[in-house]
Amino acid sequence: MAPSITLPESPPISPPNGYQGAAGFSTPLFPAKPNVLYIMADQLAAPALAMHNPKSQIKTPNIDKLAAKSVVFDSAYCNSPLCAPSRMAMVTGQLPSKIGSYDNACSIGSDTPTYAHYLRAAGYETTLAGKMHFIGDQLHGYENRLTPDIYPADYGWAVNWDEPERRLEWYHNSSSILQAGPCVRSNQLDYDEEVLYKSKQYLYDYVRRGQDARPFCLTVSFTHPHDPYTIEDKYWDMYEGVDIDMPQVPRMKEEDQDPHSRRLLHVCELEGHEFTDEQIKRARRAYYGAVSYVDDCIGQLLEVLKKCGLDENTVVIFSGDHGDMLGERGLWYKMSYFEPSVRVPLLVSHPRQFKARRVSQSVSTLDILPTLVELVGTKLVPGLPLDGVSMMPHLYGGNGHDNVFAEYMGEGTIAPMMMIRRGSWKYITCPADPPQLFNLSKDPLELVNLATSSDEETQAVLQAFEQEATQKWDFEKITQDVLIGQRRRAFVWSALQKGRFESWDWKGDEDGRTKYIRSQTPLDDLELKARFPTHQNISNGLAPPKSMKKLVGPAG
Ligand SMILES: [Ca+2]
Repeated sequence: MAPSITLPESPPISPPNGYQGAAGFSTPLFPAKPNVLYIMADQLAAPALAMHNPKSQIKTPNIDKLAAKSVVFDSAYCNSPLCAPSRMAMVTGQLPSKIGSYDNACSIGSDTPTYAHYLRAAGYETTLAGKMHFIGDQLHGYENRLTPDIYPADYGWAVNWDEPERRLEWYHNSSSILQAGPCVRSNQLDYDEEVLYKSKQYLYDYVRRGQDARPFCLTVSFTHPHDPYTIEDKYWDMYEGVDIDMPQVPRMKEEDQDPHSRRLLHVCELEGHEFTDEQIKRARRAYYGAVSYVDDCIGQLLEVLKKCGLDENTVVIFSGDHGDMLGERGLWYKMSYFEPSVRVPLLVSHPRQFKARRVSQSVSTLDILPTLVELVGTKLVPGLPLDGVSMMPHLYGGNGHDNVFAEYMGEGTIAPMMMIRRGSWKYITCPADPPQLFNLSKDPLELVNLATSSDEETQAVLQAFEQEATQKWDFEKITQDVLIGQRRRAFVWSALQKGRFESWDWKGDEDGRTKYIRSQTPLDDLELKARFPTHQNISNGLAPPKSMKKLVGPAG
């Protein structure tokens, strides 16, 4: 019997991408698998963004240009309108209650597979630059982490449903609106400048590694345009002379708000504040500037991809963790299921694989994991729980799913608050509050709660959703799980603060001894390896591609 042999993989059939032959090294030939650049913004309200709303005043030339050649999802949602639960659902493809990610201080199991595990197992180098709000384990499948997180990695921000009336000191408050305006520098600018620099440097380093490089999956996660509403003059000044639009739905009287919105006014310390039009416009202007800043960062990243010859074989995904109410109905920040808070931007760009198109079906960010798994040609591990559904049919223009589930168990609510979004409908249910039902096709601003409608057909829709929610969620069990989780973390956190404090925040592992000019590396070798593309005079004699001629000097 002939011995079984494994044939080597066929060489790639696509033409080489990159600067082949210009010198003794080059970018890799088209790897069989595309690279992935996943860019995230924090608190970026999809309905405010020009790529989803042609009437938007926000200047985003780079995102618009990218969107024009992308598959754009016009009805994409986060699965929890709060930072950490949304991100944990996104990285794991599972709903927050399934992985115990209830608020901004929950650790998820290090044995819970993330898209980083899946892509790493499939041969990718998985790298994170920026924010992910992991508690405890700071990697969860990422091989490299280029920056620390901007938020604490500990249990300090746990919610306490045992004392729902108590405002905790780290909650949002109205200062962000009252102090809105330009700045020279902020904590967030310190952070995102590092994220941008390290991400660009990663791509420059990657392209100089040559043919040994595995395909990359680089997640670049900015903290802007998250509040506080302040941004450097350059971006503030972009809106000089623009009459910043006011919220579409003016501030509602407290008694006209639904119970959850009333609680949010208290939690965010907004009750009793009558912001002037000027204050509201300044906050929105700074936010618009911060979005333009993110747009600028995205433009720089895409420029580096292009200059390095990596653009054609890199799938670019752009999304966010939740939105911002921006004064709509008198609400600010997130934690709400109204559209500005719960909808996120989403696009996927890979023009050689997917034609530019718009998708109107509702999807959510937990669909990203199964989509990525399929995109890179690997397989889900059978027998493991997963709530996400692949968006590949949408990307190819076929009939994809139209279904979103979301869960909210963080500050502001006093019981699990769940949402189902399907077709024209958005249904919200919470054991503590009356249900809400909106028809977004007819009522995009969500002004009429149809749950109280006497119309028979509408009542049938409501009852179907109620039945579905009762079957899907065991509200009593989830409430108990949340309470136990809160109490457990409150106790553990109080103990961990006694005596020697061991931080879980990411320290970084950058070693200056292996960078730049060092005695152990011959200088000529170092300069040769560091220069991209390599100069003609030290090339292997092959002509550089046309696009490189201007870079390699007159002889090139
Ligand atoms: Ca966030």
